[in-house]
Amino acid sequence: MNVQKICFIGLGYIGLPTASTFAMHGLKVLGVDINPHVINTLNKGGIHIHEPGLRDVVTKAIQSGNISFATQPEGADAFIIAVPTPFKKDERGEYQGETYKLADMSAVTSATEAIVPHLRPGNLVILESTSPPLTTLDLVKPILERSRLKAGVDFYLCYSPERVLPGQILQELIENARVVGGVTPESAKAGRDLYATFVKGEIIETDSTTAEMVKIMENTTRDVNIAIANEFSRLAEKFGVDVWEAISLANRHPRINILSPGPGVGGHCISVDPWFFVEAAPELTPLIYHARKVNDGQPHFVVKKVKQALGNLKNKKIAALGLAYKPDVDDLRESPATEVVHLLQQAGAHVKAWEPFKPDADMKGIDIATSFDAAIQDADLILLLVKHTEFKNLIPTEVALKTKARIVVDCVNSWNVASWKNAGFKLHRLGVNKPESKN
Ligand code: SAJ
Repeated sequence: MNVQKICFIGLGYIGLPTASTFAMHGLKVLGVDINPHVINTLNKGGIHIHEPGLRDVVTKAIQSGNISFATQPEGADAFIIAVPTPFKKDERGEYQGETYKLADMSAVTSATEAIVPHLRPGNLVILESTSPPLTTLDLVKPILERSRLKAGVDFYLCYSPERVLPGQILQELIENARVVGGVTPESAKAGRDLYATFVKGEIIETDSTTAEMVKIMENTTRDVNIAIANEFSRLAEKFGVDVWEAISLANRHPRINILSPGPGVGGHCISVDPWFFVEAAPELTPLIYHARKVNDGQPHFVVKKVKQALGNLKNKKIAALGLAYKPDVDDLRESPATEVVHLLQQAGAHVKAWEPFKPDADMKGIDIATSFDAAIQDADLILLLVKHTEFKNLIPTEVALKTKARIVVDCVNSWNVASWKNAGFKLHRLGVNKPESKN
């Protein structure tokens, strides 16, 4: 099919880069978001998301005259949905006494409903949002068929997951392989032709349910692999082993690639998506369930570590470095670092947090310092929670002049043991059960 105009619904971390990339490749794009603030910002030439290179791509897309923005969809040749699928905040499922999180599909439902009045024979509809298995067939298709058009007969319908890594979205969007799952082979072919506009990686056609499962399998595999690394960090502390050394030695095996332990797993993808499998089949997913529990429990392990370093936490002053969910991004969603801060406060500590990527973050219940220096000045302990390059490059002798703290806890193996020791600090590292200091 020949697509000239796309209506792109959802202008978040995935939607805005993808919609702009289509526009840069010559297609007419209407970018839709229900949030008027997002549309106003874009119409004024701003962007509401921090992602390397994104401002440039959006600006070029606007200058090309191919993209415009609105809060409501309108008729187009193709509709692409990239809205969030978080979990429900206040509701839980239960299986044999254990509770699990539930997918909130309300944004997908309303985005699909908004397309119905505009759907015409020959259109293509693609869902990109990470969704539980069978969403395309059981949720999206019946809503679209309220138009009296039949999916796979009168219009094409696909599921095609985004797989881009925050921090490298623009490059991965073009270079990564893309899976396109159709409700019919013709639908998959139509989806493939559309993505071929800019995707340089391989485009693989399959059915919609396989494509949905592929996406969740990818993120679940990563979650389980991080969980085992986190469990190794606990075991290493028990046996007096340095987990970082042990992992690097194990990874010399040609078929082993252990990931890194840390304060837990955050973000809107890996800490959420595995629950979609658990919700769909709790009786089949004990491993996935427990991996989630291990990763969600890791902030408690960090707090225990800090407590050991300080003796007790009551009224202790702690400088927390990093609140983002991972290195060198400004995204604080589902961040284990913020969870650690909350837990430390609950235990009676006074925490000042510093997040260089969001110095003006307004987080309920978290005291955000005005600068790095202000965060560490009066601290009893400095806690490194995120491996931002900026923190990695700190010079311990200079830090020593700015703080009265002489104890540091590194949860991400970022800091060089010898330099911190030589600058007079007692360094504790996650996954290593003895502090390292000069004396
Ligand atoms: N993390 C660790 N140890 C590691 C690696 C990561 O603790 O060894 C933590 C990070 O600090 C972070 C979390 O895991 O808190 C997730 O970070 P990430 O970099 O692994 O992944 P995301 O969430 O930024 O992006 C993932 C990617 N999926 C996979 O790598 C399988 C990306 O390709 C997906 O497109 C994205 O999820 C998504 O949108 O689903």
